[in-house]
Amino acid sequence: MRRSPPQPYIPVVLETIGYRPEMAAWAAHEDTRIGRVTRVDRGVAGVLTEGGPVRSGFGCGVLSEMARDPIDMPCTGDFVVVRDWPDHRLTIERVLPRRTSVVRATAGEQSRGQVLCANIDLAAVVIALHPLPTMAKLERLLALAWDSGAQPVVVLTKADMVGDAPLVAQDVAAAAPAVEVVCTSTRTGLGIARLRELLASRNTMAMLGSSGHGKSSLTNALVGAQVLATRDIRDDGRGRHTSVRRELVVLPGGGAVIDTPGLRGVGLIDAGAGLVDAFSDISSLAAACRFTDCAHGGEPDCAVTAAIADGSLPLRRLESWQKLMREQAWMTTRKDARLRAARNKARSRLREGGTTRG
Ligand SMILES: Nc1nc2c(ncn2[C@@H]2O[C@H](COP(=O)(O)OP(=O)(O)OP(=O)(O)O)[C@@H](O)[C@H]2O)c(=O)[nH]1
Ligand SMILES: [Mg+2]
Ligand SMILES: [Zn+2]
Repeated sequence: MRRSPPQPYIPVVLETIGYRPEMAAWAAHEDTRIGRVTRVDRGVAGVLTEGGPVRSGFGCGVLSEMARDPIDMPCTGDFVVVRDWPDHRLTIERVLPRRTSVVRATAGEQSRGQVLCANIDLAAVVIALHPLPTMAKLERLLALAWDSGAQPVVVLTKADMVGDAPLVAQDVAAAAPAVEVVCTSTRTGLGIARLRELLASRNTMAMLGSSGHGKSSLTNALVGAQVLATRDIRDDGRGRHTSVRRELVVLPGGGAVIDTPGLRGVGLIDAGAGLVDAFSDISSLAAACRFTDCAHGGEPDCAVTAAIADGSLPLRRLESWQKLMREQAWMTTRKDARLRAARNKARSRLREGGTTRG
């Protein structure tokens, strides 16, 4: 692993990384100020404030929120209220409401999930062109990205390693409706200018994807300096993660990138909305099915089945959608007894012959 030199200090104007004047009201007390969390490390957060970067602990209010549900713990990208104590200690007193957040399902029954990062404008699904990407992985990451509330963008990396990047990009675009697909290479510089364009003015982009696909390399390319460690080329990296924490990096030209460690499995939590957006081709076809709760599995007058029959929708798309829907339903059921009851009701309704579109 290449050792990363200390990050050069870039004077931060919080406005260039998403601060809005309304936030000032949260830090009305003279001992408080607004900052943005760059990283969290065992109960200590790195926070960028107008006065420079600081390290801050967690205040009592934040600690008790966290005890109730870890989802409320300050995370990378959060805007927070930091308090300066007379003894020079700093504590985070409050996490400002998150505009967007990437939330992954967690194994525990209590939590609403784990927030990977917050207040992002662009959710970059980072996938290497070599070895050839699998559509299943792409669709899963896209659902997570859509569910964040940010605009997803697919970033295909290592274009220098394949001969047919534009062709693969076309296939990928077909599985990513309403999402821009950008081919990149940190070796040749391909696509970096386009990503900078997307990032210009107030934008925060999160890098989401599996280990080794080049998220940290891309972040470095955007910054224009080796600020994050990347995997050594001689290291085949099987099962190893180079980045170990989520880190917000400010770009010299404004904007910020949040680099994340490789996601092993993406458990979807409540990604209902994310799935609808990630599969907007299927969702819009489904609007024409006879039954509003059509599962597109042989129901009469099913527009999705018809599109598969006439070749306008690949069967693979429907299969991925059904698989993710089943998984999503299972996750939700496990987490929420109220939905279990609703599902039972829907089942008995199905026995009565389905719901006809009115
Ligand atoms: N040929 C080529 N190699 C690349 C490119 N981008 C990244 N790599 C290599 O891919 C490997 C993994 O890159 P990283 O940036 O460490 O990947 P990561 O996604 O941050 O991985 P984790 O931190 O483990 O999640 C490194 O050896 C990089 O040098 C590229 O555009 N072209
Ligand atoms: Mg990395
Ligand atoms: Zn249908």
